[in-house]
Amino acid sequence: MRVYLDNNATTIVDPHVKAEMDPFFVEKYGNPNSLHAFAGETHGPLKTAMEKIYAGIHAPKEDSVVITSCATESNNWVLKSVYFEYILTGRKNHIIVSEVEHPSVIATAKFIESQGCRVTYLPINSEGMIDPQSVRDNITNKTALVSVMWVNNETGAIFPVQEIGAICEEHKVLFHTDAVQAIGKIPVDVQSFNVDYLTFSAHKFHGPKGVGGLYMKKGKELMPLLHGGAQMGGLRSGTLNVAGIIGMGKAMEQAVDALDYEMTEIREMRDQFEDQLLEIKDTFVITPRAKRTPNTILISFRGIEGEAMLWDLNQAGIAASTGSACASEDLESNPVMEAIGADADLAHTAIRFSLSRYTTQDEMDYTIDIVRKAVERLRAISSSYAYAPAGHKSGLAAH
Ligand code: 7TS
Repeated sequence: MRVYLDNNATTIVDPHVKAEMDPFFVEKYGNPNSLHAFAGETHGPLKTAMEKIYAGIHAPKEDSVVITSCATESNNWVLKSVYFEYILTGRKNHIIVSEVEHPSVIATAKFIESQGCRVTYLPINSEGMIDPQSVRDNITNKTALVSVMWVNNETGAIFPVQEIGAICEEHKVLFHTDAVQAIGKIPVDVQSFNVDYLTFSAHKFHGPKGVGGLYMKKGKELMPLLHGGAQMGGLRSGTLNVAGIIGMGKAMEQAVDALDYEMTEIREMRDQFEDQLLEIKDTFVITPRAKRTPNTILISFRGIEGEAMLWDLNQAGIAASTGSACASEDLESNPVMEAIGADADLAHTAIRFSLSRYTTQDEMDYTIDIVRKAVERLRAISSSYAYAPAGHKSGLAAH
């Protein structure tokens, strides 16, 4: 059996999405910016796709949704643009990000820090959550931007972006949220709270890879990151990824349609699976379920290296993760586990299971069986497990 439980890394492209994209490779391949019938064939479908994307996040017509190549680009764009417009010009000197942002935010923050910007990295608490008060405490009259993700990709923790947005509005500070792991998991409505910029990426919600977006509120448009042929209203040049945009539109529409299923059926499947995992001795989950998206579990098995567990799972056809795939080439411990101050042993034992609307009960039943066998095998040969009983070093409650 092959079981895919790494949906926070990427998802299967929904066949309906692929079907909508298919005509735009060989049959309808005109450059939408050209002045002939080949180009004209793309205009209607592109417009429909953009309408679906706007509708999916409740963006008003007057705001901008700019298509990018991925969330990494959208995140880079926000921070670099703020650097050029506010920091380099001396108007402001400071930004705030959480310490558990995706590397596309953290590495960009470090880059602009190396160029002279002051950066505050907000800590998370022992539940893996951000305290909005910490945002208020760190804002100064020189703060240009706060960038805090909506949902953490490792734990699934839903951060209090509504409260953070309100604090930013009060202090007239720009607010960006990386909503990559929120779309299709929880309702996303840019009109329901104060947010200036919002990042998303199609391949996280059953769309194609290589296409994402950045929402920008009217009047808060950023300087272009890519200068050139004036596509996307001059905000992001480059010939449009026609098939990609059409695919993302369909995927967004389906993500919204499937939201109820995700929040009920998938949540129930996840909860049952998690209950079964927690029956295994010396297992730890940081973020309470009620504060998480319905599809994610980050769990530690004391005494078992995450990579060893992944190996056993992979041998049985199961795909999970020890953390962000972006960092999987180096054997670093999980960044969230480090941020909550887990001891070194435990920080290396975290495994992320992330479900999707394609996940089935049979797959979960098979997986729990394999996990139990893997735990037994790996603890029997673990040198650290015998010396580290029941969570006494980490201060985390054992389940
Ligand atoms: N932001 C978040 C919150 C993410 O989870 C990811 C990918 C990205 C940005 C980057 O998206 P992309 O469109 O540039 O690919 N996260 C992960 C992950 O958790 N495991 O692999 C990739």
